[in-house]
Amino acid sequence: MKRHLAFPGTLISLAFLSLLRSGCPQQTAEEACSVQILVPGLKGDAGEKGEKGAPGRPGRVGPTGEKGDMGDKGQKGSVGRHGKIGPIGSKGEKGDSGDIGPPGPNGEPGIPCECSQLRKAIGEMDNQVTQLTTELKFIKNALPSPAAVAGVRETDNKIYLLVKEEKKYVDAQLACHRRGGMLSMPKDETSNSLIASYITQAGLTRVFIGINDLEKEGSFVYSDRSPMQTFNKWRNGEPNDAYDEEDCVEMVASGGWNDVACHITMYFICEFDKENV
Ligand code: MMA
Ligand code: CA
Repeated sequence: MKRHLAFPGTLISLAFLSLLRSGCPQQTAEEACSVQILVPGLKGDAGEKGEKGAPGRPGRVGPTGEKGDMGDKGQKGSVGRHGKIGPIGSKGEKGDSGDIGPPGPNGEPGIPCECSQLRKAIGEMDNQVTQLTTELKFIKNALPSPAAVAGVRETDNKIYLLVKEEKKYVDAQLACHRRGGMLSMPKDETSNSLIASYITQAGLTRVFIGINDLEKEGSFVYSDRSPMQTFNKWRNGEPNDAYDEEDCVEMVASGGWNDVACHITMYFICEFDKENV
């Protein structure tokens, strides 16, 4: 439809052309088949003024106008709603220390045996044993004086100490006493053999031991004043109190005993009770 309105003249011309081609069946040959030239007619008179048309479409949006002057200040609005909670603030500075609080209640009783504590204690003791062994080895072997000690010998309850200082009997006894012991008192085979081997291993032939009859001739006692019992190691013919002056006793390397003069000097062996060390 739009096309017909847009080109009305073209449609009319085509209608005439189709009439010509059909052979003009309802008209005479002279009229119908003669060549006709169509020309526009004369312009008619001006028509009457039409009625007022419908309002046109709204025009396009105009450009943005200039900013106007600021209006008067409006009235104060009502109080708004509460705003949202703001972000957490930064940490404040450390405050002063408070007063000391009251003591707390007693704790629960401890566990009697904690394996880890025992292991720790054992570990520490092991270290102490190692250290003490090293120190003792040093003391036994490396110190020539003032102890003049060539190691020690032990039984279950005694320690024997060979002192390589030549002393007469009473001074030897005093030296042992100052160390917390006594001149050695072999009261059985075991202790006698141990002292004997100690003498031999030290390369010695004799030492003072703690036996004497200073108080009463022929009545031998140990240095702790305990009387001689059935056990003894007198060599053959001893004690003989040679020259009527032998009131003290030596042990020779074999372990035998012999009474000798108390004023002669020789090395000696002290003994110590382990419970007193
Ligand atoms: C002899 C013997 C002992 C005595 C000493 C003293 C070598 O042994 O008579 O009984 O005690 O001499 O030197
Ligand atoms: Ca003798």
